[in-house]
This record gives sequence, C-alpha cells and structure tokens, in this order.
Amino acid sequence: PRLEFGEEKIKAERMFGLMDVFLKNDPLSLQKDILDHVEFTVAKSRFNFDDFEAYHALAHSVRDRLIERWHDTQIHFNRKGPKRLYFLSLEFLMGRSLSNTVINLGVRDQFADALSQLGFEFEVLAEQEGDACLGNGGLARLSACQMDSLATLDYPAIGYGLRYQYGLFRQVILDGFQHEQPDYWLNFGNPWEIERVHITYPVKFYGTVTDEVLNKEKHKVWVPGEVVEAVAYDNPIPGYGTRNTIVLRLWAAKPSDQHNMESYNTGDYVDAVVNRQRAESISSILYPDDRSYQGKELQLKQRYFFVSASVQDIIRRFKDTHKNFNEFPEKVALQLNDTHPSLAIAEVMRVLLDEEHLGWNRAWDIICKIFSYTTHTVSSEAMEKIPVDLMGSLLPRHLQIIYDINFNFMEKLKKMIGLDYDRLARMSIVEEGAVKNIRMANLSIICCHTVNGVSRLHLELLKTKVFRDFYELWPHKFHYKTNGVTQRRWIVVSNPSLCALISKWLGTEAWIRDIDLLIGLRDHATNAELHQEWKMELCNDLMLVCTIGNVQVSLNAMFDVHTKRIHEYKRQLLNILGIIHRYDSIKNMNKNDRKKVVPRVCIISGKAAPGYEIAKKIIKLCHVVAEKINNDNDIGDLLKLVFIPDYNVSVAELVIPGADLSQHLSTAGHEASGTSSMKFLMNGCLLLATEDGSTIEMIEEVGRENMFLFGASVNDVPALREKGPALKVPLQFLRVVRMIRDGHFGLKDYFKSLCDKIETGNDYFLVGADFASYLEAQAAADKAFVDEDRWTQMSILCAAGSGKFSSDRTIQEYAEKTWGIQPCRCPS
Ligand code: GLS
Repeated sequence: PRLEFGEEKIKAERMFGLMDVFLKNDPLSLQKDILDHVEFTVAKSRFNFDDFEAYHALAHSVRDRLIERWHDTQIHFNRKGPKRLYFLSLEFLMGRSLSNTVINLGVRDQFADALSQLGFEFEVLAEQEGDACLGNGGLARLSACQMDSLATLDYPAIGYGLRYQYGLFRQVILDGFQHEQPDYWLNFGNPWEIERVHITYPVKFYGTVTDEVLNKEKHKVWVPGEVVEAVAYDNPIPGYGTRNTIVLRLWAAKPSDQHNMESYNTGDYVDAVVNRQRAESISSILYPDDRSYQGKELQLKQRYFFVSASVQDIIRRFKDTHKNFNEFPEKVALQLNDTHPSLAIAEVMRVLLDEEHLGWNRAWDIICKIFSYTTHTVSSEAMEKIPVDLMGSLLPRHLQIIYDINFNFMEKLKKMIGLDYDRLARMSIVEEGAVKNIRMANLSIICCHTVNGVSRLHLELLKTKVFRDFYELWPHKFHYKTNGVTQRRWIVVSNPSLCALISKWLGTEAWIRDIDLLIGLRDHATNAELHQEWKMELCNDLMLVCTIGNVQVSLNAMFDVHTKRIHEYKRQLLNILGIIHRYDSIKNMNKNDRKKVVPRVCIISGKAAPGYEIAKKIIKLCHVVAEKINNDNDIGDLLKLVFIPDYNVSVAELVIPGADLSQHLSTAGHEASGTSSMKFLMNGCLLLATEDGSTIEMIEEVGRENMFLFGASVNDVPALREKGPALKVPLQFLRVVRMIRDGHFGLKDYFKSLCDKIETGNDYFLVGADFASYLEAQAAADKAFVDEDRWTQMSILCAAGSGKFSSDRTIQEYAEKTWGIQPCRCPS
C-alpha cells in the first residue's frame, strides 16, 4: 500500500496553484532572466558578453523552465503512483539540446524575440552548443528519440545511462586518413545537466562471498574489495505539447570514502589519493566499437557500475512508498536496451535475495515479471559474452547467481526437451570451451518476459536463426516493435521550412504530436501549387552546400547522400565503386551523351571504429577517388564526391533536409532495422535501398514505385554465398575493381586487401553480386530526377507515408504491449 503524505500533498496542491506566477515567458521576463544568468551564472557583466556567454545564459534560462516543469511532473507522478518504466541504456546520442528544448516547451519564438531585442540571434547562439555524443550510432540515437516520445506521450519513465567524460571520438581527416581525437565535451560546462551531489550510491567490486546465518537462515554476504561512488546527473527531457518533463539520469563515478581507508596511515598518502582518483575512470570513456564487446575489465566494470547505481535508485524510489515487494511488478518495468545492461537481472536478484531476504522463488517470480529486452543485433557472433573468470573476480556473487539461474533453467529444459545435449549446450547461459563465457543474450531471454526485435524482418531472423532454440521453446516471448524516430527533432527542429509547409497543407500543426495525420499529404500529392512549393523546398540545399565546404558544386545537381557508421555490411564500398563506374562512363561519353547526364553531388559521411582497418581503408578510398574526380576539369559539375568529416547528430540535421536521394545499401539480412532511412523519408528524400531491416515495411507504407530498390533479397543471400567462386559478377564490376588494383587512384598496395575482400569467392557481403542491380537502381533514380513532377510527387508521397516510422508509434506499442504502463499527464 502507498503511504499517504498528508503534509506533502497539501504543499503540492498549493504549488500547483502558484504555478502560473512562476517563470513567465513574456519578452521582458525572458530578457531579465537571460541577463540575470549573464551576470550571476556566467559571471560576465551584462554590458559586455559575447555569443558564447549569451548562449550559456540563454541555456540556463531555458533550463530553469525545464526544471520547473520537471518538478511539477515529479510531484504529479508521486501523487498518482503509476507504474513506471525504467529505460536502461548504455548509450544516448542526444546531440544538441537548445533548439529541441525550446520547441518542445513551446517558447522558441518568445526567446527568439527576447534575444533579438538584446541584439542577438537565436540561430547564431544555438550554433554555439556542442553535441552530446554519448553513443555510437543508430542504437544510441534511437534511445534519444524514444526519450522524446516517452515525455511527449506523458509516460512515467526515467532513462538511466552513464555520464561519459569523453563522448564518441572526433573524426579528423588528415590526408584522407581517419584520425581519432578525444571528445572532452564537458570542457565548456554543460548547462543541461543538474548535478545531484546528494543522490549517490556505493557500487561494490571484487572481494569474496561468505555465508552468514540470520534469523536461523543462511544468507550470502558479499564483502567487496573496492567501493566506488555513483553520483547522479539529471538531464530533464521535455515533452512536446504537454507540461510533462521526464529525466535522463546519468551516473558519474567518484572515489568513495569507504575506499581503502587503512592505506592513509601507511605514509604513502599521495599515492593513495592518486589511486582513489582512478575510480573516476570507470565512467570516463565511451567504448567506440558499436558492434563488438571487447571483454575488457574496465568495460565490464562500467556496465556493472551503471546497473548497480540504477537498480539502487529504482529500489530506493519504490521503498519510499512501499513496505514490502508485493506490488513491485505492478509498479516497475525495466527495459534492457540490448544486452549491455543485462547484469541488472543478476543485480536485482542479488538485492532481493541478499539484502531484502526474499527467498529464491519469490525473487525469481519478480524478475520474470519486470524485465523486458530488446535486441538490436542480427548475428549470433555479435552477441555479448563475458569471460567467466573475469566475472568471477569482479562480481563473484553475480556469477553464483547466474550459475544458479542456469542450473534451474537446465533442469527444467531437460524435462521439456529431453537429453538433447547439443541443444542444451546451445541454450545454456554458460558457453563451454577453451575460455568459458557467460552468454548475456541467453541470460536475457531466459529472465525477460518479452524479447523484442526492431523490425518485422529482424524478428523473423531471430525466430529462424539467431534465437531459434528459444523461439521454439517460448514462442509467446518473441515480438517486434519497428523502430521510429522523433519528428520533433528530425522535421520541426532540423527542417523548419518543410515543417511550415506541411502544417500549411494539412491545415494544422497537430501532426507534430499525432504523426498519423501526415498521411493527409497524399490528398495533395498531385496538386500543382503544392508541387511548386515543395520543389522550392527541395531546392533549398544551401545549408548542405555550406557544410560541404570548399568543393564547388552545382545547385541543380542531385544531392545523393550516404551517411552512417562505416561497416562492410553497410557497403559504402558499393557506393564508391558505383561512383567510379559513373566517372569512368562519363569519361568515355561523347559530348551529346554527356548532355544527358544528371549532375550528381555524392556525399559520404561516417566514422569507422578505431581498430576497424577495412573500414578505415574505405574512408581513404573515398578520399582518393574524390581527389581524382573533383580535380578532373573534363568532368566539371557532372560529378562530385565529398566526404563530410565527423558525422554526428548536428551534421545529420544539416545534411538530411538537403538530400534528394539517400542510400541504404546493407546486404539483405544484416541491418536489424536502420533508422537514418526514416529521417530521410520524413524529409521527403527518396531512398535507394536494399530490401533489408525496416525498409521492407517502408515499401508497404510508401509503395515500391516510390523507391529505388535493388539487390539480393534475404532469401537469396545464402544461395549466392554458396556459389563461391562460381558466382557471376558483371564486367563493369571487374573493371572498376581493376582500376583500383592498377593504381588508377594511387596507393594500389594499400588498397589490395580491400579489393581482395570483394574478390569473387571471398565476397561475403555480395558487393559484386549486387553490382548490376545497384547500377540499374541508380539509372532509375537519374531517370526519375529529370522528370521534375514525378520526382516531386514521389517525394511528397515519401513524407506522407513516413508516419509509421515515428518513435511515438514505437513507444506506444512498447507501453501497451510490453511494459504495461499508462500515460500520466501533469495538469497544465
Ligand atoms: C543497431 C542496428 O545495427 C540498427 O540496424 C538498428 O537500427 C539500431 C537500433 O535498433 O541498432 N544495432 C547496433 O548495435 N547498432 C545499431 O545501430
């Protein structure tokens, strides 16, 4: 039963009554707030401050408004006591906060006016903000979009993550090679977070487990060898069109007072302090590899640190209002964003057993009701494994618990499937072998009530391949929620002119909260007046052109964009080979034929993991090819190739609105979902894509005729691979690979290993096999582009059909079908 806090309730009611006398949004109040922050927060004279200082003062004034709403939301949630969602993710790619925040709070124009009277321009100040890059790629940006939707749809949710001091490395290109530089993003302060010095938890590592008798019952006691303190940093996340503001709570590691006290008496005081300081390194760095687990001690420490602090916080919040754990599953839903936070399962079990003394059966019953898991991976090889030795030394009690869970599961499984030892071995949490490992995906499937894939095709692959054994055992556990992205960031913030155009033609701004309304654009898809305005919008590539920098391009060209992490399966190489083919063809054309060529500006952008050699060679190849083409006067404006360095959320916000065509070339069956395609689609950009991940669902929404599809389907892939050296590849393909091998672009020895990778018989990602159909799709895009009306109509239909790919839809499905949470809207 909930405790009633009579006093607090009365206080809270009084506060709601006072709400409208709190922060005001008229120009004078805003100006006063900004100048107050200049003077007292930034500590500059209000008569003399620059853009950067103005940005900080502005951000603090916006933050004040966020805090006010967040407090109100918290009070409301506390009064209502709804079931809460706890979203655990090791990565959040938030990007910039200012523009998104003022739009969600509905105060953008007010702030812009107030600033202009002070002599500042909102857009200029917004440019002062750096990106918060606390994540690698799609998975991390998805978490950010989902937080925006959770707040907007009024769900009582909290996000938990790590406050890395170094975000994803900055990519610097020197002589065409990628170099990595640390992103010490907190250097200039972060106005969007609130440090909670009083919200801290001890996190234990190493040590031993002993038995203790308490009330005649035996209990395990973990005596740690090291203790580190977790400090909370809160980042409020405002909803759009609602007062609700939720929080993303990020943990930072600090030395603990309980740490190694005795060494202070031994005379090595300075060494002891330096040692203590090392604790901070736990949360200092984001691992830059987006698809593999390194098995490093620090990485495991980091994961447990984040999980332990979050679980303590969740249980503390629950115990504030509950005397026992009976209602825990009705009040708590824990979402594991991939297996990265899956140690939370063992941690909750440990707390319930060893600290709350609930007994195995009760604790296990709770575990099975509260956890859900989403996998973002398509291959078994990429699944996370933790060496047993490492786990045993760092987290000795957790290893015991995982062994116990596994023992119970294996016993049950034997009764169900008999002594099929191969299958038992495959399904066991413990992988036997030279190095024994804990399989975190198996742990997650066994303990979670629901396992979600991120697109319909992804679920199919999970059922038939990756998790087949488990699917046959528990078909009811497996579901999918196709990913989505937030239209607030990806249209309203990043493409304001398109936003205005859509609102004008739909006659409402309601689509910003209710994306299904976008479909209304279909009614105007052939309207000449809309075509005229839409074309103007499509031509508006200026921002993109500015981003490209010093390469001269024609505004009439087709802007063809390929932006994402560099991976062999994403096949940036296919794009570059296609560009070489285009270059070679133009070179061999006569004057008349050249007149028919559609001018192209090809843009590629993305980071390679620092240790991923082949990916780095792809980046270098892109640069040498660009060097050759862009300096060939004979080609002129007909073809340009540009690599934009340091792809991040802010670069995406510039590039996506300016793109005419975007490429999504993963070998079918390798992209779990893909989310950048959704952002392009919403912006009316046409897609050139394989039938992979969520693209299959896009075909249903916008129609095959409005996309440029190519390549082997997921069912064709195994047979093509099997052909090996007998696989037929087109002559054009052999020719372009030969050009690289022969040193047409220089560095032929350096690129040899890259060419070997796509040699027939070796070509795992089927670059050669898909080349002919890729060129056909490219030709179809050229043909459509010259027919302006057709292109415009296709573009309108893409935007109109993109509604399904809003994260609002994704979150609503999760809330209703997986988490069992209800909206809880704060009165406004
Ligand atoms: C990823 C997948 O590779 C993407 O296809 C997917 O869109 C994304 C979000 O679900 O998750 N998995 C991963 O490890 N990084 C990703 O971007």
